[in-house]
Amino acid sequence: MLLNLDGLVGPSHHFGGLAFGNLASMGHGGQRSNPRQAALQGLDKMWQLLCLGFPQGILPPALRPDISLLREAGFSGDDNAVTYQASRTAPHLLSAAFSASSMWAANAATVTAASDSLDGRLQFTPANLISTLHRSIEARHNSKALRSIFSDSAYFQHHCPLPAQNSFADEGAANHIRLYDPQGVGAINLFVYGRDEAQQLQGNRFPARQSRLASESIIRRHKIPADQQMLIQQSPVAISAGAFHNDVVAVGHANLLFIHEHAFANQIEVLQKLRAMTDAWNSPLQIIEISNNELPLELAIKSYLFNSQLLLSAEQEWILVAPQECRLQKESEKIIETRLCEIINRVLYFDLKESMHNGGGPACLRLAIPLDATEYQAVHPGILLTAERYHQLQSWIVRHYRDQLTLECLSDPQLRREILTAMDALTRILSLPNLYSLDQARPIT
Ligand code: SUG
Repeated sequence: MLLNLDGLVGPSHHFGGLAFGNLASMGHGGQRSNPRQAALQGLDKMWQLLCLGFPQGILPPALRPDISLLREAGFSGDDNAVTYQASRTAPHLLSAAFSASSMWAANAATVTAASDSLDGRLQFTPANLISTLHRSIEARHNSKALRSIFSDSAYFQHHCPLPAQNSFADEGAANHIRLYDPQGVGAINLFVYGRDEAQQLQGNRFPARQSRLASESIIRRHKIPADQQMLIQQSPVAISAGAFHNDVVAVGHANLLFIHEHAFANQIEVLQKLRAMTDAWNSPLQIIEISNNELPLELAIKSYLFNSQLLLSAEQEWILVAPQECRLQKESEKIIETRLCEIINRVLYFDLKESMHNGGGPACLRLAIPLDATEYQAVHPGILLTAERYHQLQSWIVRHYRDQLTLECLSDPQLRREILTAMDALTRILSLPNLYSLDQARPIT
């Protein structure tokens, strides 16, 4: 089974323009956000998938602002003074400290199924996210949250994030695809890297975020046998067009891979090798490859078609969870109607506009956790979505979240008070009393 762990959007969601190479983030920087709508949109996706029978978990947001980042940057005094000074002289840094980017759970960690690891336990390596400042401060929270949710060491092994150095730049599961045979035992893990320092490989127009060394290190740590993994170079053309993560141009689940022609370097050879490695599967691997003529990269990156989620129901029905932008763009809609209709039984469109404006589609918002029934029983039950918890979270969001936020609001001490109150209440809804150090974060009034 698959547990989708979706990042709950935090109350400081705003458009910081913080992610160079992510065209949506760069294009919406400075605009007014609606944190309440963002959180409700994400929660609605979780709820609708749960109603269809797919287990759904919640990854709680990181506590923001990260005052320690601002203090390390030399701002001093009480927390009000620190945020005020930062707003005057380093607004970009203040925005980073307030970023709600932990919502994109696909970047929280790389996860390896217990059955794909010689260790025999489910493996987690939280991503160091060092390619961007605002995301580099997520790793500590993600480590703690994942350790609290998957706490039983009989089933779950947690590694530390990779060293916080460029050579180890790691963006988590956004560059990893797990394919498996739904009617057999075969599985293969695709690790996609953008930069290889040994070959001086860099994206051109924009930086490549995932390093080859990081992917190799995770394969070693997670003890994935050679016949269950493939290391693939992301196409520099895709990175230059704005595909800052591989999940912007490719998605795969079970025995289905849906991919743009320009996702990988040497794609023809890569797909040949993949077919050969999976040719003994009972359910043959199906690859739907979309050519650049059918859907130019630029349009794929605008609609986020490949950032859809693929779900396989217990009845073996395929469901595509797509952003509504795919319905609004005729080229993407045509792909869904003409190329996917033979395999996909159902398409669900979601309004995730607030996340999409920062470059995060349906697949970015979730971390896919492959579990067996016993491992599922060992997951902290407080984070599992139920009808009751859905309604509690809905009221919690409406009660605590603002419906508009601009960069100017970030130095308002009242915003920090609101966030602390909200997080305190959230720890009770999720039964995670020790997740945040709320006392240390209390603002001086
Ligand atoms: O890292 N955007 C995120 C989007 C992450 C999407 N995740 C996946 N593709 N899996 C990023 O670029 C924008 C924040 C801002 O500008 O305020 C941001 O961080």
